[in-house]
Amino acid sequence: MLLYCAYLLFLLNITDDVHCIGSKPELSLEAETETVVPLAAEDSSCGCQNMKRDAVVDIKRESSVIENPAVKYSKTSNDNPTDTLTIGQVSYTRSQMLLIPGGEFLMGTDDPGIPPDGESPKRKVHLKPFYMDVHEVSNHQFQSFINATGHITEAERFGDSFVFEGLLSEEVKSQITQAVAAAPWWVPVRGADWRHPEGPDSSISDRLDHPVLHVSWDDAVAYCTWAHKRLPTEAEWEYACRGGLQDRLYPWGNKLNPKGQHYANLWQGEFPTHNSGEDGYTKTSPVMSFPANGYGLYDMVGNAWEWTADWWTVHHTTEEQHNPAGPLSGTDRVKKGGSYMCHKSYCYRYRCAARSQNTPDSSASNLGFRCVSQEQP
Ligand SMILES: *[C@@H]1O[C@H](CO)[C@@H](O)[C@H](O)[C@H]1NC(C)=O
Ligand SMILES: [Ca+2]
Ligand SMILES: [Ca+2]
Repeated sequence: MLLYCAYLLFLLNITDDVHCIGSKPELSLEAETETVVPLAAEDSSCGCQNMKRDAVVDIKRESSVIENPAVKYSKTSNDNPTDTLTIGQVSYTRSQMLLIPGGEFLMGTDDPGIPPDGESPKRKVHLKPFYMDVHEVSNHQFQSFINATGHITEAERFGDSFVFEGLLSEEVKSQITQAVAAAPWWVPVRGADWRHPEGPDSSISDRLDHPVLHVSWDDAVAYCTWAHKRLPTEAEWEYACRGGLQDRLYPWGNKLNPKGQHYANLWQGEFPTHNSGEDGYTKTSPVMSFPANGYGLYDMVGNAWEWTADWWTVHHTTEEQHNPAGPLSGTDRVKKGGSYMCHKSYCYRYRCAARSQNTPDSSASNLGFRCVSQEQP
């Protein structure tokens, strides 16, 4: 356990004041505008913040201790971490990462869509260059990690995870006794985990190229560590999301559906009762199903929410910062990008500046991650 904590501290200790200002890709943009109507927090909640395990489930804390991490995450368990995944015409290995050039950018916004989330103020941030996974970590990739390490996820240890009610079978629904009062569409489902995204009667066999779900922050850190990577800081994630554009809502510009096209897997219809699936998917989509942003990254917004390394706070300095890594302590971790469940009416969080949080042991059917690395993969 001590070793594991030391490892985490090592991972989190990634700031320093050395900075490089690199070149930014110059992208030209047609003037696209869309009115931003700020929503009150209660109207815009995915209910995600309410998914605190302690609030709804009786858990055995001691079972979440990871046994003998030194063995599980030692280099020897990672001798051959490559595997090949074919999606459409593209075949690539687990370690495909893209160089995100260092530079400066304006983080946050002075025109927050959801003010209580701490999206403002807009502030200048300098970042060193880093490499980022081109897509969300897929089920296939996570399976390689599990096969190599025997890692047991927190959802498996706790015995349950949060699933969006609209995805459940009648059989599973009939066994549900609890729900999250403020967000009744979230239900803790026994036997839901990354292999069984909608409970025991579901499987990932037809979704190996979809983002892995039901991973806690600790599970995500364990995966990235195994792959010799780490979680992105919130600043790195947001910089990467913006894809070299300035002052835009989305990774591709300001218009949600340029020329009537969908650029991300979100929710169309009425939340939470009717998902029209106009973008082609009512649940997760295979990674890389929508256009890449200016840095070549896929699904930065939508599909699955993505954990970042930072502790959550809504108070930010306006001072210029170099490689910020968030507060030194906290109770929740920051997640970014929104998911296939996000609709403007409830979760206008599929913007680069948007943010939300969960306790590090939370897991859910719309929350995943991707990793970054300072070195060339
Ligand atoms: C993991 O192990 C299972 C069972 O042996 C196997 O079916 C699966 O293909 C393996 N997955 C990867 C990605 O290696
Ligand atoms: Ca969708
Ligand atoms: Ca995403």
